[in-house]
Amino acid sequence: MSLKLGIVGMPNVGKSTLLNALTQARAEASNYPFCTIEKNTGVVAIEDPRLQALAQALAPEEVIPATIEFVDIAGLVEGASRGEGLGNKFLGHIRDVDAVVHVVRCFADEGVAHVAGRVDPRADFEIVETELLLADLESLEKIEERIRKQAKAHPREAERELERVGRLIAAVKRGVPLRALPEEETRDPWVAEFRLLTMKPFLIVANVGEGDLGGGSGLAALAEAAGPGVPVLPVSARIEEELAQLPEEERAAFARDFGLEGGALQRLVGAGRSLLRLITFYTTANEKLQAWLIPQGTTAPQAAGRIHTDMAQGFIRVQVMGVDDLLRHGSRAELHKHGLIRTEGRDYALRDGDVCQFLFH
Ligand SMILES: Nc1nc2c(ncn2[C@@H]2O[C@H](COP(=O)(O)OP(=O)(O)OP(=O)(O)O)[C@@H](O)[C@H]2O)c(=O)[nH]1
Ligand SMILES: [Mg+2]
Repeated sequence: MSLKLGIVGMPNVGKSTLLNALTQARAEASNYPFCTIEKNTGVVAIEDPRLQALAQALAPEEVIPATIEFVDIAGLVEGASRGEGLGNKFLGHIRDVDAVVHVVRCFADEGVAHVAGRVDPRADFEIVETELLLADLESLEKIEERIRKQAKAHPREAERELERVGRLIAAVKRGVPLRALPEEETRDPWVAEFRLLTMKPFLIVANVGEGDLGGGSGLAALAEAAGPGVPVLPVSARIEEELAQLPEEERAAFARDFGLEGGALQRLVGAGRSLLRLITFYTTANEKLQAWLIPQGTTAPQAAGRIHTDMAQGFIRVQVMGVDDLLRHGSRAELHKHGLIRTEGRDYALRDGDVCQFLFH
């Protein structure tokens, strides 16, 4: 299962360009608004030096990196929730993503049309944020109505649910994205099932001009509008696009010329990892070395379930090696000799870098 990121933003701000640059998805990216109508998706392998080192040490037949899937949808304009532009019907495509990436235009290029006729990152951010809030309001009002209809059968329960949904509705109406509410309001499986857009972990890609990678105009205002805890990543989709077209051996040198250490993809993955509090674990069964991304705190049976649902149900125990130990000693047999293989049970929460062998019925 990939980590899934949904890309939103105004039309013609570089969403598809970024998707293409990051994933070689070959989505159409052209200089006119609403170029994208159907959704585009692209999957990329996450670069992982530890996985590469493990592959060298263990020489498995197959190496499978963790992946990240990007979903790029149609641009949103003011009034999208009332059907302006292409409306917001495409937002449904990002209901099931793990996090939302909002691409905001910061580059000034007279040659590229802006739907509002001006470049104003803060105003753009607020327009799209409002559309996401309105989409959530619509969902919440439908949920409220459904609860009211069922209230006769379960009046007590309904009252409690209406009160909780009412609090979410009030926040959205005040313009507060649900991710900004205290965790106890939103960290609840019942609420999670609503798949509300402003509740998802969220980060901003500021699509800056080629000369503005260090910061540039509008970034501070953008960060302020986005509020605390929302990462703002300056990226030049244009440069990333050019980088992606270069042969691999020239790419690093070219990136260095622009002062870009680690490409946009690595930075985006890094930001996504810490935003979602993800860790990586590895499996080595059947000559297949594989990396997996999971949220911090995932227990051993839950992690096994990511590999196969049967493995969660039939979980017995897991043998765990630390990736650094394994790299230092070179083989499982050596680790065994040094007593560095642990056996853990159902309650064990996996740690970053665990190399796991699950035992199950
Ligand atoms: N100068 C400059 N132009 C860019 C940059 N990123 C994208 N563009 C141009 O902006 C235009 C729109 O890019 P797209 O990637 O199609 O934009 P989009 O957000 O997917 O647009 P819609 O699908 O219409 O919502 C294209 O002509 C791109 O070449 C950038 O960083 N700098
Ligand atoms: Mg597009």
